[in-house]
Amino acid sequence: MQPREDFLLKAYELGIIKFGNFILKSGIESPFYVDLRPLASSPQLLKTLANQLLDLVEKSPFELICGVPYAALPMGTTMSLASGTPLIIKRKENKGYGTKRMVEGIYHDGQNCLLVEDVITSGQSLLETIEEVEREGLKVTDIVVVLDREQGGIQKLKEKGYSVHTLFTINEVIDLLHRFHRLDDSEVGRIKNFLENPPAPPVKKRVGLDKKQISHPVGKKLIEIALKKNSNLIASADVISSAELIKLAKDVGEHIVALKLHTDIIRDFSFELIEELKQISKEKEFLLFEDRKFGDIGNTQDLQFKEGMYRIASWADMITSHVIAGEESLKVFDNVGVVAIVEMSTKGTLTDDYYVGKALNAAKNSPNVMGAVAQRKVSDDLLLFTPGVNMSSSGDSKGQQYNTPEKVCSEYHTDFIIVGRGIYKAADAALAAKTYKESGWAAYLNSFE
Ligand code: S5P
Repeated sequence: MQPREDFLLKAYELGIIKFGNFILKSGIESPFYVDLRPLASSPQLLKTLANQLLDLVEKSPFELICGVPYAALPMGTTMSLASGTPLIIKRKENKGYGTKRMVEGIYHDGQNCLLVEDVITSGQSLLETIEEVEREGLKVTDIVVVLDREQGGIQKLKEKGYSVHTLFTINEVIDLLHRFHRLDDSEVGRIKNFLENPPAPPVKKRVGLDKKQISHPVGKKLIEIALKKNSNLIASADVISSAELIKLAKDVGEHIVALKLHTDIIRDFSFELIEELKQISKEKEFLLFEDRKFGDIGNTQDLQFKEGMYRIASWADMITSHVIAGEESLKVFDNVGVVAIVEMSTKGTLTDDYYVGKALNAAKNSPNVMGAVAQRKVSDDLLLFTPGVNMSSSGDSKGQQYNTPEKVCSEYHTDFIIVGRGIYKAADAALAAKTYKESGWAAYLNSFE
């Protein structure tokens, strides 16, 4: 038996490949599942693997080794120990914004770094890793991969000029396990059929407002207004005087589902203003949405929400809050629909993938939260609100970035678009609101196709 075959059979015993029915991350149902992480539980096998991978790249010109997190980290480390080549570590959680370095360790510009990957499928995540490593000034020419799932990844990387060295292809693994009686003929047939005709990933259908699983009463009310008015438009009234605000509310009221306010920018704020807004909101049927973006400990937020000169709790139907202080801090917002800020629209925002994931979890676990502000799809049990919408501009000089109603509805499955300057700065705000309402609703309806 060849050393490669011996390694594979032992790795199989460890459970690195399983057969049956598995739902992959993409939603595809696969007859096998590969996970090379258990290899780290056998130091001997890990050493054997590292040596075999090093043999594959014997002639490659690398000066550093980097394992793609997380499964290939122990492989990269073992290769570094076995070859005496320094290791560097690529971070997974930091998406390149902020000040943290993406790659940790000692290296200098222009050094050649060998990337180690456990499994390659489409090649997309490797391409992203290469980009991040190259952005740090390092050079990537060679990549070594334990298993190629033969779904076009290798081809994609080769087209971009990278040399890819693979220890096994999935077909080879199947053949070997067949030959050594770990798989029977019918299983092999089923797997080969899957590999030859890989199914397309199921397309996640957009869930309409009428079918969304929203239990919060304010969320339900908002949906009811949207369906009645055929509108998914929230106007952001970022004006600084009561007179302007009242005029805007009257002008745009019939087209919107909610009027979003920043009461702390209004020079002459008063409760008469609030009373008048409440009156208009009742007549024109929209909700009052205070974009306070709370972001403190629960006790302070409680005071900011109920006390002070704005007494937000006494009149707002909806508020925004960051979730930076954690789930418990959101408990103070009773009797109001909370929209959690999980991702911001601005250039260089610190709300990276890692933050968004944790913020969404916190939002979903909080019964007061009915939705999220984000620039991406969120789960169907939250309403999605997307600001940064403008049909005639791509951004401003202070970091704001704009998308069209079509883009946010079709790509993010946005439920409600939030438009500020596109409406209140328009020569005719009423007409602009009508236009945004019509394009927003058309984009919403089109996003089901
Ligand atoms: O990420 C965000 C979150 C919010 S709530 N980006 C935003 O722009 N907003 C708010 O949406 C912002 O505070 C402003 O009130 C509105 C966008 O205004 P516009 O004039 O840029 O359309």
